[in-house]
Amino acid sequence: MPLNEKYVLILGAGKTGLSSAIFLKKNNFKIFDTRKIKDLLPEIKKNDFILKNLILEKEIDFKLVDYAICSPGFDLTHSLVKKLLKNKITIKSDIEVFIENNDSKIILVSGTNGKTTVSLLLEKFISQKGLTSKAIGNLGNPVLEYVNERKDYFVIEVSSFHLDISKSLKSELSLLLNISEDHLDRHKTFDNYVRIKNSIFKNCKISIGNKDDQNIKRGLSDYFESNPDIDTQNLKAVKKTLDNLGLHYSFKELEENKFKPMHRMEEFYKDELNRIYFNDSKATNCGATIAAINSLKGKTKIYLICGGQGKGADFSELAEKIKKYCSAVVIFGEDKEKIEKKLDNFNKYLANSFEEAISTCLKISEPCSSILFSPACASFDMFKNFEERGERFKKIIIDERNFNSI
Ligand code: UMA
Repeated sequence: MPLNEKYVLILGAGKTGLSSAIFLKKNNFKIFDTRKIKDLLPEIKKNDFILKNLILEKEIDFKLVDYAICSPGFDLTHSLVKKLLKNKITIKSDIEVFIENNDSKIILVSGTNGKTTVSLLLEKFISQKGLTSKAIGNLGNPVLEYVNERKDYFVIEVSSFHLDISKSLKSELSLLLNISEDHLDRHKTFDNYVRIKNSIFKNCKISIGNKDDQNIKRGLSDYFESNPDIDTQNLKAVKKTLDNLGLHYSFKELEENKFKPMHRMEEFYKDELNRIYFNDSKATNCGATIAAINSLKGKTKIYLICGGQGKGADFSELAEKIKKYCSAVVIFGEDKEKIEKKLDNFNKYLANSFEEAISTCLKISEPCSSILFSPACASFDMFKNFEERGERFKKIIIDERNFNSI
């Protein structure tokens, strides 16, 4: 690329950065990442196309930057963001770029919990009416990988990180499921997190929210009702969305065809003591673990395994639920003491490793109980992601050799 040609600056060399680079391949682009090359994803550190376009902060000539695409995990307090803003350079999320470059109808789905389940259910039920639909975004597949496809509806799962970067996302319909504390290490205050989540409604034709969640804006086009059972609540949100699109299903039809994504309250094993094992590794915040406890409370004794990276959460409400409905809790990971501190004299065990947490739980739990692995925390202190954490949990439980050796 000639020295004085304009380029798009991509912030972050993760999955989003890679998909942005592929989208821009005929244009000029440069990629910045704060990490050392050895710490990037394996598919990226071997990718010459990315490596030859990496740029250092000091090499950036702001006069040449056309606009920037910012990955959701990129730290918005980084000096480079300040310099881009000072130079009046537009910073966009990958989802904004997708919407500008794709004329399919867009449904945006957000919420602290349930957004992956609801996005996948919407994809399924829209497709069942003979329309084309695909769920993309935060659930694991960066939107720009699909920018050249056309669907009747793209269902885009958006996180608070995406919303924080985006100025205004245009959609046919925006759906906000619920808001409870999460990601306060990044968003600092709950009020700020609430404001960011509600920004999903800035530029949509139809707006739908949870009627009983006081953190969700009033005056939307429609509301669904909350329910003590999170699966039923998610289905109500799905039904309301489909109704608003003119795609009619009875609630019974939706119930009969529902499914759960992997690592969400997956009941995967029953042992010789009739203990039932639940893998809820997708529970990366307190709200998700509270929903998991609620779904089992009163039915069996619950032995909870939780812990990991707390992301600045206040564990008080979770601790109250644990004290009320669980028989014991085993806590592991980076922020285990923060959870433990809130549990007073409750039946609690601290573990020094993931394996120790599981073996402790197996020792203390009674026959016919439920072993609930629902971490309430992010996995990044010990695992690549929540999927790896859930697979590891299941493997330790199922694998006879590991099972006997712990
Ligand atoms: N990072 C740096 N320096 C950089 C850029 C990133 O240290 O310069 C770190 C980030 O702090 C983060 C990691 O690298 O820990 C990955 O960040 P990224 O923005 O490059 O992530 P991607 O690989 O592009 O994946 C992102 C989403 N990740 C995040 O928001 C952190 C994925 O959501 C999403 O599936 C993917 O885009 C496709 O859209 C993951 C997630 O944890 C599953 N999301 C959070 C959640 O669901 O709670 C919001």
